Order: sequence, then structure tokens, then C-alpha cells
Amino acid sequence: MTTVIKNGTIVTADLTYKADVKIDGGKIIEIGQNLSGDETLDASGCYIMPGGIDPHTHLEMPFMGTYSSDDFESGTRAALSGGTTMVVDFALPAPGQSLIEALTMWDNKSTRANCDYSFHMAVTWWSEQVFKEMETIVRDKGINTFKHFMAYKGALMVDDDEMFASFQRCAELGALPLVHAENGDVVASMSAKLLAEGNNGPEAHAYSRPAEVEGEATNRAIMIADMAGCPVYIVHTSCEQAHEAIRRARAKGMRVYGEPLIQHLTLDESEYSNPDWDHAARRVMSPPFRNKQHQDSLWAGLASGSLQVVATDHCAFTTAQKRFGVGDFTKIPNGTGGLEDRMPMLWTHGVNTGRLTMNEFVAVTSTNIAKILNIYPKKGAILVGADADIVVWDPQRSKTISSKAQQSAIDYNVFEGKEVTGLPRYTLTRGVVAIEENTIKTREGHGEFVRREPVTAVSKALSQWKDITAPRKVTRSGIPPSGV
Ligand code: DUC
Ligand code: ZN
Ligand code: ZN
Ligand code: ZN
Repeated sequence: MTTVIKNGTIVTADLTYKADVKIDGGKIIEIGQNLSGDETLDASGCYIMPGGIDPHTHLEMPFMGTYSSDDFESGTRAALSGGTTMVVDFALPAPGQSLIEALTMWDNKSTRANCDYSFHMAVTWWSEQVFKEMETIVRDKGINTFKHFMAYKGALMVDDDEMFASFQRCAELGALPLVHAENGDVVASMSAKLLAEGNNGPEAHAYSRPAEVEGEATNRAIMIADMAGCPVYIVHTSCEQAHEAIRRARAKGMRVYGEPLIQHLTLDESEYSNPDWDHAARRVMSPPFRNKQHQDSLWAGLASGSLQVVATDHCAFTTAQKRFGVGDFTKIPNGTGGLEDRMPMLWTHGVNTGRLTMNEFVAVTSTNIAKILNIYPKKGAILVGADADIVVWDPQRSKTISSKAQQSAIDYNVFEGKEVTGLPRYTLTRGVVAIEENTIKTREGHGEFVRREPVTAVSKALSQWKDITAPRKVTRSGIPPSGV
């Protein structure tokens, strides 16, 4: 059976033009004028764009004594409802646990996905076993990214020697390291001090993680990647200090990528001074929301290309879960939702305000990350042969965001009450209509795992320390001056 999307305007990362799109067997088979097929979807007044890819989600993740509340079913339903057709989730081994074993756990959870998905593998500890398993993960399991936490001391955090070893292994395997860049030692020390001084509310979470701890760790991760000779991807870049480190490295010729979240772009630190404890705690995430100067820096980075991807770090906890931290902000589960709202919020605050062009919108929500993850043009493209992961975007459709109408399983929404203009008319996952305006037609289990092959063209280090594995022996001639 063929489907034709008619009367719309195709918008990709580099082109805008009027054409119909014909789909068969889950793929785009033709792009042209006056196409016909067995089924027609009307895109009059709409843009036909590659479905969004959210490269940063935590679905049903064990974390801080509980599990994040959206699983692969509700999470991917929320994604599709907002125009996102692929998610990349983090498989997280507990320290000491086999990477392969952790991946099996994530494989089992993901069978419920409504849209396609992939995984990043986290390196939360270091050993000969991890070194060996990384190769299996890349070669056999089709995963080309490894995540490192520089924060969450005593839990997920790796220190610099472990990170350096893992980055070198990534360079050998053609894998891309990802980094949660916050100085975990400083955060732990500041958290303890704040608590001891009686600052136990959610606002103290933000005080314990200022922009400096993120800037410092971002610089450190970039320098270590340079020594290891690999590119590096900084997740949830939230502040000017981190953005500045990324800009500087890119200007020097390094492959360094930065990923702001829709939350940091559109919500600011004043959320934490809300007198309602629940309101503030629901917005506790790491890094925390920042002030307007930081937000302006992130928007500028997306426009100029120094930051490449907008994600969500979707990690949703209910109010009841957030209340684990009453009396001690360090026990508030870190995380916010955003999967359903990323695309409408970015369109409203980016495209509708003139901060982003439509083509830049497609680049930062889909195409750039497809290229970085080495799945372009299967994903992230409107091209013959690409997967028909498509959003038919109606720039006139509006709504007020409300937890009452959301797909996410939690009982609130951090964007509650925000007006958005620009929403999907249709979302298609491999050619199947999953969303038709307000009608949800998602199919549990429709989602497939997307393999990602290693990238052979890894960055060559710019650092002076060119050959790390075999440092040159210093040979000297002559006799040292007497007395030395
Ligand atoms: N930050 C969060 O807020 N939640 C999940 C993990 C993270 O790094
Ligand atoms: Zn160590
Ligand atoms: Zn993180
Ligand atoms: Zn995360």
C-alpha cells in the first residue's frame, strides 16, 4: 500500500520547496509533483519535515532510589505526539555491572516502543572487562556512543583517569564519547555545605551547581578528548561557560558538539524561587535552569552553529517521587520531562520569534544528530530511500500546554500554561500514521532498534602530545655541564 503526502511544502535542513512525498514499505520512494497513491494525507498549509530525533532520554531508568516514570511506551507516545519519531536512550550499567547485561535490560524494556530508538552505552566504571565489552558494544550491538558522567559522585561518576582510558578506547573503536559535564567533586562539597547551613529546599540544588562547575568540566572533557584523539559530545550544555569552551575548541578545529535542552532555552532560574515547594522541585534537574544571559548564549549558539542539537534529557518523575527530597534537596530525583513539547516549544520560541529559520529548526531537531550518530540519511532526511519518519507540521495549530492533555505518565508539566503555535498535523513512523491531530494511533511495539556503525574518521588530536600510546624516547647527546 502506498501513501502520498500532498499539497505541502518540504522543509529540510537545507531546502524549502513544494512537492508531494510518496511512501511504500516504510520508506520514501518518490518526491515530485502530482503524485498519487492508495492513501492520501493532506498537507495543505503545512510543512513536511523529517521527524524529530531526541538523542537524550531516560525512560524507565533506575535512578536516585526510584525509576523514571515514563517507560518506552508512554515516552515514545509522547515523542510521536510532539513530532519526534526516534529517541536515543541511555543504557546504564550499575558500577561493577557488565555492559552487555545492562544492554539486555534496556533491550527488554524497549520492546514496547512506539517509534524507532537506539541506545547510548554508559561507562560508569572502568576495568579490563569494560575495555573488552566496549568492542562488543560497537561491533556486535550497533552502538557507537559511550556516555560518561563527571557528576553524581559515589554513583555514576567516573574520574579523569577512567574517562581518559575510555576516550582512548572510543578513539580506537570509532565511537563518540558523550559527557555529562559538571564537576562532581565540587557539587558534592557545595551540596554538603548548603545542607549543613540549613539550605535544604529545591533552590539549593541550583546553588550547588553553578555555571562554573559546568564550564570547568566541559573544558576538562574537551582537553582530555583532545589528548585521546577523539571527538566529544557535551550533553545538556546549559551555560555560556560551557558554550564558550565548545566554541573555542571548534574554532581550533576540534570536533566538539554541544546539545542545549529545550528546558534550558525556555525556562529560567526564577522557577526555583517559586514559593511552592512542589513547583520548584518538579524543575530540579542537572544542570539546573540558568538566567537570561545563559539562555541568550544558547540561542546564539544554535543560530551560529556552535551548538548543534536540541534535546530534552527527558527523565520524568511524579510529584510523589520528587517529594522523596522534602527536607533534603539532594534526595529530589533529578530530571524533567519534555519529549512531547520539544518541537512545539522550539518552533514557538525559535522559528516564530525569528531566532531560528525553519531549516535551522530541522537541522537542530533532526538532521544534525542523525549525521553525528551516523544514521543519516536513513533518519533525519526527506530523500528517496530514507525511512518515512515524517512530521507534517501545521504552523497555525495552537494549544496551551497542560498536563491534563499530555501523553507522559506524570502528573504535571514543566511547561504548564505555555502557549505554542506550530504542532504536528500528522506524525508518521516508518510510513505509519501514529498521530493525526489529537487522535493517537500509536502501536506499542512498532518501534525498531536502529543500528549505528562506528565512524572511522575520528578527530586527530590537536594537542602537542601526538602519539600517546608510544611516546618517543628522548635521546640526548653530549655531556651535561658540570655540577648538574
Ligand atoms: N540530569 C537529570 O536531571 N536527570 C537525569 C540525569 C541527569 O544528568
Ligand atoms: Zn581513578
Ligand atoms: Zn546528564
Ligand atoms: Zn541525561
